[in-house]
Amino acid sequence: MEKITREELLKAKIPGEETGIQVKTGFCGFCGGDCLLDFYIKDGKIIKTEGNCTLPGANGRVCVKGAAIKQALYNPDRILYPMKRVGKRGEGKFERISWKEALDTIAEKMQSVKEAYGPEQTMVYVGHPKWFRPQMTEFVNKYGTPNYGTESSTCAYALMMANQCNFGQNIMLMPPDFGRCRTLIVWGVNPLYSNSVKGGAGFLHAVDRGAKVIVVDPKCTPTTEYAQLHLRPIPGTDGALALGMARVIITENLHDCEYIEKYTYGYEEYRDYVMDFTPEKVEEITGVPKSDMIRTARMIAAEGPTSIMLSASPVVHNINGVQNGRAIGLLMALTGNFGIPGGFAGPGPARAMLKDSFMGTKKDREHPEKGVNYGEFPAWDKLTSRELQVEHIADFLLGNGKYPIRNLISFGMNHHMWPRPDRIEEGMKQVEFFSCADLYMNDTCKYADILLPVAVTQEREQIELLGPQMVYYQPKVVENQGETKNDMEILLELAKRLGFTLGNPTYRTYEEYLEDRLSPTGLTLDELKEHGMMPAKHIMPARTTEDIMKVHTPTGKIEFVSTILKACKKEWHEGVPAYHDFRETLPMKEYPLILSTGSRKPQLFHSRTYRLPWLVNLEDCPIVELHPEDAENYSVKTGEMVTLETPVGQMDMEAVVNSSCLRGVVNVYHGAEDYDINLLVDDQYIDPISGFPGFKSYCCRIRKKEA
Ligand SMILES: Nc1nc2c(c(=O)[nH]1)N[C@H]1C(S)=C(S)[C@@H](COP(=O)(O)OP(=O)(O)OC[C@H]3O[C@@H](n4cnc5c(=O)[nH]c(N)nc54)[C@H](O)[C@@H]3O)O[C@H]1N2
Ligand SMILES: Nc1nc2c(c(=O)[nH]1)N[C@H]1C(S)=C(S)[C@@H](COP(=O)(O)OP(=O)(O)OC[C@H]3O[C@@H](n4cnc5c(=O)[nH]c(N)nc54)[C@H](O)[C@@H]3O)O[C@H]1N2
Ligand code: SF4
Ligand SMILES: [Mo]
Repeated sequence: MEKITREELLKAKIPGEETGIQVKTGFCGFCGGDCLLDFYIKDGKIIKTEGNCTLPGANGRVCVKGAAIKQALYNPDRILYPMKRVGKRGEGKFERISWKEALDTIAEKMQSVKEAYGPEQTMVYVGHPKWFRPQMTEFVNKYGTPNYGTESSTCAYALMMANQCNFGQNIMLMPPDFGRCRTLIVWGVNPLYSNSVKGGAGFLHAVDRGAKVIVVDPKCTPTTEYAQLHLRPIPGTDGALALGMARVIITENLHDCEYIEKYTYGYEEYRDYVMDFTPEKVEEITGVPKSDMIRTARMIAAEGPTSIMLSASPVVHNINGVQNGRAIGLLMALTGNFGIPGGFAGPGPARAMLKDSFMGTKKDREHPEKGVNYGEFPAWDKLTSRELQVEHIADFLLGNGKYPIRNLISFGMNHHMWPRPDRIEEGMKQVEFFSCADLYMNDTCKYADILLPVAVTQEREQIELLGPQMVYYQPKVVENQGETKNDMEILLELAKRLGFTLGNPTYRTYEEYLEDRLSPTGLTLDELKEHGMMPAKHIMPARTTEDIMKVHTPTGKIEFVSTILKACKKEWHEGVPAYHDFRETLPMKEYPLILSTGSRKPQLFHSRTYRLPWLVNLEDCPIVELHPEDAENYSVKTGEMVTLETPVGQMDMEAVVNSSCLRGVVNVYHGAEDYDINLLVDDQYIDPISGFPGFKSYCCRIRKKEA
C-alpha cells in the first residue's frame, strides 16, 4: 500500500506525532450553549472543530457556528490589549496601554464618582455573557450601586416574571419533559434553529417517542414540519389564543376541578374573564381558525401529560408579553399539568449543584429602591430585584433618570441590540466615563474611554456539570491571545483596587473562584483536575411533585389572579391574565403591516456571527421577508430594494418573497451593525409590566425603493 505522506496527513488534519496535531475537548460556548467539542490544535492554534461523542451527554454534533469557531477566535476584530481612546467618541481610535493603567483608570473613576456624587451614579451593564453575573451582583453591591442591568432586560426575565406571578418560581430553569410527555406544545420557539444542538436533540427525542406535537408560530420553520397541528397566530396575539383555549376547556368541562380546588387561587374570576374569548372572537383577533384552536385545547386537556416548550423571547417580545405568557402558563394549571411527570415543570432527577450559576443564583441587588428608574416598572421591581430594567439606558445616560449616570462600566455591551440605538449613541457620547470589556471591537466599544481585552471560553479553565451528577473540568484549550483576561479575573482586579473582596469565603484568584464554585459538590479542584471528570459527592435530592406544589406566590397557591400584579394598581397590570391588543396602541392605518424582528437563523447569533466570513457568506443579509400576497400588493419581487418605514425611521433593504411568512407580517433579521433594524423600533413601545420592547409586533409600511 502506498504510504500516506505527511502533507496528506496535514491536509486531512489527522492528529498524531507526525503532524503535530493534538485534539483537546472543551466547551464551545459561542452561543452560550454548552456543547462539547473536539478542538484540533496545531502550533497552539485551533485549526478545526468537531462534535465530541465520548463524554457524557455529548452527541457528536456541532452546529455551523461551532464549526466556524476558529474564525471567531482568530478574528481581526478581536481586542487583544488594553487600550485607551485617543480619537473622538465613536471614531474608534485607540492606543495600547498597560493593564495597570487601564484598571487603575476605571477604579479611580468609580471611586471618584462614588465620593463626589454617590455610587449610584456609576452604572454597570453586562450584555450577552452570563457566567459571571452572580459575582457581578456581589461586586455592585459591595461597590454600592443598584444600577446594574443586563441584556436580560430584553431576554428571558419577562417570561420568568410571568411564571413567578403564576407559579412563584422560575420555570425557565426547567426544560420540557421530552421523555415523558404525551402532548408537547412548542409555543413561539424554533428549537431546531435556536437551541444548542443538545437542546434541539431533546425536541427530536419527543418526536421520536411519538409525542403529539403542536407548534404555535406565525411562520413556517423546520420545527413546524414536525407538528401535527400548526397554529399561526398574528404575532403578539398569543394571550387571546390561550384565553380562547381556556374557555373551550372550561365550557367542555375538561378542566381538572380537583387540582384547581387544591392548588390554585382566583379560579372563579379567571373563569369569568375567559368567557369573553369565544372561538369566533379569538379567530378574529389571532387569525387562527377556530377549529384548530378548539382541537388544541382538547388535546392539552384530554391527551396529557402535556408539556409546553417556551422561549426566552418571542411571546414576551410583545408589549402585552407578560400577560400573554401568563395566559399560556395557566393552561397548565387549568388542566392539572403543572408539576406532574411528563407535564410542565414536573419532577426532576437528583442532581449536583455548582455554586451561583446564572439562573439559579439567589443573589439580589441591595437597595433597588435607590435605582435610577425605581418605580417605573413596579412588577419588575418586585419580581426581578437582582437587576435593573435597562430598556431606557439612553435616557439614563442622557440625564433623564432620577439622577444622572456619570460612569458606564460595561462587559459585552452592544447597543445595537436595543431599540433606538441612535439614542443610546447620544448617551454614550455624553456620559463622563465609559469602559467596555469585550472580545471584539464592536460599534459600542468605539465610544469607550478604556477597552479591556476579554478571553474566550477556550482561553479559560471551566467547571461544568455534564448531566445531572457528573462534574467536568475543562483546562484551557489554547493559551490566551495577546493580553486577554477572562471577565472574572477582571472583576477580581477591579474589586481589589476598590478595596473589597468577592466570595464567601473570599477568593482572590480565578482558581480560588473555581474552587468556590465547586464547593457544593463536595469535590476539591485538585482531585477534579487529576481525574478530569468525577461524580459529585453531594447531590441535591430529586424534586417531587409535592415539593413543586409548595408554591411560592403570596397566596401560597398557583395564582389565576396575580396578587402581585393587582397590587401594582397600574394600567395593564390586571390580576387576571388580561389580553390587550397591541394594534390599538399603534397607527395601523398609516403603517398597516406588522413588523417582526429578530427571528433566529442557525448560522447567525445576534451581532457576533456577522464578523465570521464562513457564516455571513452562507446567505445574503440583511433582508426583509414578505408573504407572496403582500409582495404582489406592493409590486415587489425577490432581490428588489424596498424602503421599510416605521413611525420612528426608515431604511432601504433587499426584499425576499417567502411563503413561510404570515400574510401581513414583515420579517427582518437583527444583529447587523450596518443595517440595524432596531433603529426603526420605538424605545417607548414596551410592555408596561416588564419593560420589554415590542420587537415581534411593531408596525411598518413598505414601498419599492425609488430609483
Ligand atoms: N430587534 C431585535 N433585537 C433584539 C432581539 C430580537 O429578537 N429582535 N433579541 C434580543 C435578545 S433575546 C437578546 S438575548 C439580545 C442579545 O444581545 P447581546 O447578547 O448583548 O448581543 P451580542 O451582540 O451577541 O453580544 C454583546 C457583546 O458581548 C460580547 N461578548 C460575548 N461573549 C463575551 C464574554 O464572554 N465576555 C465579554 N466581556 N463579552 C462577551 C460580544 O462580543 C458582543 O460584542 O438582543 C436583543 N435584541
Ligand atoms: N442560531 C441562533 N440561536 C439562538 C440565538 C441566535 O441569535 N441565533 N439567540 C438566542 C437567544 S438570546 C434567544 S432569546 C433564543 C430565542 O429562541 P427562539 O424563540 O426559538 O427564536 P426565534 O427564532 O426568535 O423565535 C421562534 C419562533 O417564534 C416565532 N414568533 C415570532 N413572534 C411570535 C409571537 O408573537 N408569538 C408566537 N407564538 N411566535 C412568534 C417566530 O416566527 C419564530 O419562528 O435563541 C437563542 N438561540
Ligand atoms: S449550538 Fe453551536 S454555537 Fe452553540 S454551543 Fe453548540 S456548537 Fe457552539
Ligand atoms: Mo435572548
